Amino acid sequence: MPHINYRDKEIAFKIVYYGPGLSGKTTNLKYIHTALDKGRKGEMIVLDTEQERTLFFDFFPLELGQIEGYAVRFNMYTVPGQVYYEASRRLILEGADGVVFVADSHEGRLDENLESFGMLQSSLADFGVDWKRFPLVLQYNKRDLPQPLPLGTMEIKLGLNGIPIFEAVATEGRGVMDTIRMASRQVIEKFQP
Ligand SMILES: Nc1nc2c(ncn2[C@@H]2O[C@H](COP(=O)(O)OP(=O)(O)OP(=O)(O)O)[C@@H](O)[C@H]2O)c(=O)[nH]1
Ligand SMILES: [Mg+2]
Repeated sequence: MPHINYRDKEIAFKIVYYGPGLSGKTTNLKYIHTALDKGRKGEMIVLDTEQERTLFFDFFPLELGQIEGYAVRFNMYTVPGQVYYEASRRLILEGADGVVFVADSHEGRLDENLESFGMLQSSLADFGVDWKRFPLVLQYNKRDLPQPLPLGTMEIKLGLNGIPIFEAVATEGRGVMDTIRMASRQVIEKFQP
């Protein structure tokens, strides 16, 4: 559920970028942050270094118009993808209104993608969320790699019929804005059918 602040007339949704380590979640967020107009975004906090990668989360708020007089804000997070940060991932995922799953299209990374998706499903189930009715977008990132994972692989293996999917090259910004537009639209539609 979004956080509604009646006094300040603001609705805040939370969108979380989830996926295995090095799939390009932080690269997506950095691109979105760079592409937005100054007036619409807050500071981006990136808690990683070149050596240590994402230790906890990356975050920034994004202003997006109004719903019935309330300012709409998206708080954008990414989780650390490395397997041993499961506790941080759960903390960050809790209360999410929508998730973008960033899959790594590298041909050798299918198992990591599937394992990460499994963790996402089990965490959502623990939070009492039915992931089949939950705003979820699948992004196949790194489409610039040779012989990328065929589209459809994840959906077939995971039974994700009808999930919106996007191809992306996050390092070039390709597909990045289409992905977030779809995720934010789904989140708002669920809130205001
Ligand atoms: N070839 C290619 N490389 C990419 C693409 N997107 C991201 N990368 C590279 O993949 C590496 C990991 O990107 P990050 O955005 O840090 O990945 P992450 O998912 O945030 O990783 P964790 O925080 O460790 O979970 C970096 O070297 C990026 O430059 C892409 O579309 N194509
Ligand atoms: Mg990261």
